[in-house]
Amino acid sequence: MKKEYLARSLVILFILVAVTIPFAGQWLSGRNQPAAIELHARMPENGGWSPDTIQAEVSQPIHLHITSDDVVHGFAIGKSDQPALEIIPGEFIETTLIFDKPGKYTFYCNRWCGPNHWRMRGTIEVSGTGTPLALDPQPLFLKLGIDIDAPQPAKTIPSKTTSAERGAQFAGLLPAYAKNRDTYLSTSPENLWLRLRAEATLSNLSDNDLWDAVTWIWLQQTTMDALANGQKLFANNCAACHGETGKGDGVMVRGLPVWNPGLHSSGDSPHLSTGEGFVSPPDFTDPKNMLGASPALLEGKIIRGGMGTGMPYWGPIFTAKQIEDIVSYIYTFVWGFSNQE
Ligand code: HEC
Ligand SMILES: [Cu+2]
Repeated sequence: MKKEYLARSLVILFILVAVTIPFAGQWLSGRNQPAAIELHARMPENGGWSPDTIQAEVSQPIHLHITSDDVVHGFAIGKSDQPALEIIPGEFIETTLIFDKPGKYTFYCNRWCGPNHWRMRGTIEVSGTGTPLALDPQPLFLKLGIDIDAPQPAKTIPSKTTSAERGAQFAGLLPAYAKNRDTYLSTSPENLWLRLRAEATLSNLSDNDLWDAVTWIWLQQTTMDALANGQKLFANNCAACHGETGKGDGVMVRGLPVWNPGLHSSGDSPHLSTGEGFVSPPDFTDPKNMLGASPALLEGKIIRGGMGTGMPYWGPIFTAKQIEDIVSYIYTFVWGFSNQE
């Protein structure tokens, strides 16, 4: 008898808690909870996100009811650790978001829904007081004045596959600048090789010895964890165009003409001059394509994208660290770092 009473009051207590908690915020803040926002996901051809701009206020939860009107999509927020949600056609998924800093946030689809998939992006404008969302630091390519539209094919390339392991034995001979982070960021592998080739102290080393040393230097600037992270990001966001193995033959670009930088003059829209429009990406496994590019240049291309080509801009999506990891990983296509050490 007594037991039963206890059990019943426990149930009531649970119900009370469950019912009152959603209202507690209203009582406390003395204002109405914002109504739920219905967000519809559609392929960009069908209109993309609707609405594509959402207003929010600092510290005020926004409730999203998200559904898809066509195929399976994803809902993710750029530069955040918030796990992505899967958006299934005909089903609603609910989520509550709270932003602690005013500023513009990008939300995007993270499922390959079609060739224009990456255009499925929207903005959450958060107003209110508080320290604003930090603006991105000026990208290095701008600070260094690198023209990321200019072709950068390498003229000097290794005659065989290089090895960071073999390169490690020359570590002690290398001048200090060669192991410096700033040198790495601002210099292409080809340029560093040319500088080392000109060093009298290294004249005993063969050309391939020096390429092994440069490979070792590039590997020193990253970690196996960072490369694994870069690989994962590449597989999810880039491989559909660039191909799993970086050859530029992803499912989304098969059959398109290959982009040939030599055919274009530099300028802000090199591709439109020939009326090509969409082209397939360059082959990352070809040393001529990769060894002439510095990390700052690759970072710039990833942040800004290729205007007038199919290369998306990733600046609002990835953190600086994520882009750094992707850049480190992209070089592995030409040097096969991942097979070594
Ligand atoms: C929708 C297809 C598509 C997707 C997705 C895509 N790219 Fe590209 N990418 C291209 C095309 C096309 C080019 C060549 C155009 C250009 O360089 O201006 C290119 C060029 C590049 C270049 C310049 C290469 C060079 O040598 O100049 C880099 C670096 C790059 N992509 C990295 C990435 C990364 C990293 C991702 C994923 C986060 C990505 N791309 C996703 C299509 C794509
Ligand atoms: Cu999509």
